[in-house]
Amino acid sequence: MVTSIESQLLARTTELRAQVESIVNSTPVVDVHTHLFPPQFAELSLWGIDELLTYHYLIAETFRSARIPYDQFWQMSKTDQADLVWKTLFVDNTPTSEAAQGIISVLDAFGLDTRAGDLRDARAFFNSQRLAEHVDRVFDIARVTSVVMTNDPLDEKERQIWQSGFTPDPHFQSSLRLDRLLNDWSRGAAALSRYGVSVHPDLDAATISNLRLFLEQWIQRVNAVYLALSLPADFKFPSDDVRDRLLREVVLPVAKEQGLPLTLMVGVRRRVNPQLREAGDGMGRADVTAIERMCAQYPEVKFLVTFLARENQHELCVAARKFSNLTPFGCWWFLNNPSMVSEITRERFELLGQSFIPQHSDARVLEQLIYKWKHARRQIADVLGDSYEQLLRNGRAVTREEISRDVNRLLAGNFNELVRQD
Ligand code: FIX
Ligand code: ZN
Repeated sequence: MVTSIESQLLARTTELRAQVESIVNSTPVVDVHTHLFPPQFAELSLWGIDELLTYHYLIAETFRSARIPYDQFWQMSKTDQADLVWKTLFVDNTPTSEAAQGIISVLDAFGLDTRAGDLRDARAFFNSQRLAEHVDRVFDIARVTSVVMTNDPLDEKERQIWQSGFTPDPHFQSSLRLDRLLNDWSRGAAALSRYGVSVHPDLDAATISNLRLFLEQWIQRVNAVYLALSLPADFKFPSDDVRDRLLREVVLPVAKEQGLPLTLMVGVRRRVNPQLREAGDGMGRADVTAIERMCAQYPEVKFLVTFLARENQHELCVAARKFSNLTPFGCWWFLNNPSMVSEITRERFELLGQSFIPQHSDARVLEQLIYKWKHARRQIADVLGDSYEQLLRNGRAVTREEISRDVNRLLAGNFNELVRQD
């Protein structure tokens, strides 16, 4: 006699794969790192075809095919820049890069012509959208419950908006990004003085306590769910520099006291080609043992960590097996390509089960949520399906409920637990 559990077991691979795909595609996601802002943030809230096409990924690719001097490009209007990107990457060439395929996925999601000779119709469509409804529609299409913003307490425009007060949008959670404070202390200290925070460049005791107070106030003001920092490829811990002291005497103690995770994004080399502006950042292999030591020395602090170099991914998985306060997340930036997402996600399943966060979008423009999650879900479903199929061949079938449990944990549960949200 067939028991009820046996009847639910997905023992046929075609049905198993179909279930995995539908569950991965329908499960709501919490997007743990983006550069998106709600409409209340006005010019910081980017959306529409011109912003999509002047995304720094596409600008970097356009300069490889369009023979245009840097300064001439930067003197062009955003509309003219977008027209040049479209002509260069989508008309004169086939849009095969991941970032270009993303544009095609977005246009397709709105039923717009993906082979148009120009952007007239696309502009007319986006210009006809009412932003608040459009935001809801994009979150629906992408099945994103909420995104975590990148909020910089030293950014003048952002400060004014936070200090002027506004009704928070439940789609947008906040984080506190500390790059300006930790990666460029002398300029960070100057900015703090301008904002009336008394600090001394030599980090005396009064400065340390004022900095802690500054962080605590901004954590409350923006209701931050984590503190965040990007770190260069040559980051060392411990080291005898001011960043090390700011980490040990300000950031890590505040993270511990406030019970907030510290998100570390390691391996960027800023402005290797300054003429490309935001598109000019590069990457480098980094020292995973620096993060291991931080996890060992601060066991009460939870670390959400991503590395930019492919070569650091395996080490990160192994480090996470040693330190349960370390959660690997995302296939960041130059790793956010199907082949890399597949490779990295596969080894994470093999070494960490479901105890990691497979992806974040890093979206800078609202509609990017649509393609970044459509493409990520495709890779996650593919790799997860392989894992269940292997489990079946090894002698254990799964049920639909188990797949839903695992996928929910990967796309929302792990993060919600880290930041203590149900
Ligand atoms: O440091 C970061 O948060 C990076 O994601 C950005 O600086 C980068 O420009 C980006 O958009 C990557 O996708
Ligand atoms: Zn980012």
